Amino acid sequence: MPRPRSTVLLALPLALLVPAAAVASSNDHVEISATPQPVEVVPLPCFPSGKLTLGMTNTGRKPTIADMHVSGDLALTLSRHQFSSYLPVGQLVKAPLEITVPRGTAPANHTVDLSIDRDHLKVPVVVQPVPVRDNVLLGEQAAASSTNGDMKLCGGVDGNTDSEQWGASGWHDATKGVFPDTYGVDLVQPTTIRRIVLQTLDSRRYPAAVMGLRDFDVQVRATQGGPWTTVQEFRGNTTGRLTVTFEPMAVVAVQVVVHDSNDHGYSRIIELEAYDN
Ligand SMILES: [Ca+2]
Repeated sequence: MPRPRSTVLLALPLALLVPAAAVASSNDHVEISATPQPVEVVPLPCFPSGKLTLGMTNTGRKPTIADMHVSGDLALTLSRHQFSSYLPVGQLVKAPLEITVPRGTAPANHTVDLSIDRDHLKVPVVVQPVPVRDNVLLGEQAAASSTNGDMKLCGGVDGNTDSEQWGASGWHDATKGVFPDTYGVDLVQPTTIRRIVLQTLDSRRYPAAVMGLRDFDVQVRATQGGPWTTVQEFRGNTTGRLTVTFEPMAVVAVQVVVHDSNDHGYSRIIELEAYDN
């Protein structure tokens, strides 16, 4: 005599009750990738380095969900320790990983380990020496009154002065139509400078006369927390790249105080530089 249907159902393994369209439960067919290899890291707070793109590709026949575990040597600080995603068949799914090291970290070779279950990919990480820099602000710690969510605080000291790459390499504030805004750089020790170069947004589509800084003061200070000295005031500016020169002085910080922009909206800075020549 056949058993009642309900008993049969209860006796089935749970997996057989999952609808056929559901994701596969195994990660056996997920390929791990990372670019670039090796990834280089410079021990400066705003230097553009240590950026790795993680990837997972489902090489199986069904969609799946995978969890990548991300770990690294103790010397490395990682922006994430896990990358989890739904993976359609055959499609590369990517996520960024930022690797940083403290200032003063000695040049060395390290490793970041990416794993899914028993599969591992070991990515070489090379800590580079701090490069010799003409522009003493390059890669140093930026500071701002606010930073718009789509922008990067470090965008104004990353060495990229190209307004056409504004989205990837510029800064603007988060207080539309409200001024003043400030953007500056803190140095770890007094550094002699005699020239400051400021690049505001000045692209083909968004010329400085339309979207750039209009009224602003360029300031320096000699001691942390000390008073600011204005080295030059600009009013009614319509130029993209501006140079300020003065008698050499030792400073620990440089900043731009923006009172208005040409669209009266945001304060947009592509790059702030300072030189001793
Ligand atoms: Ca930049």
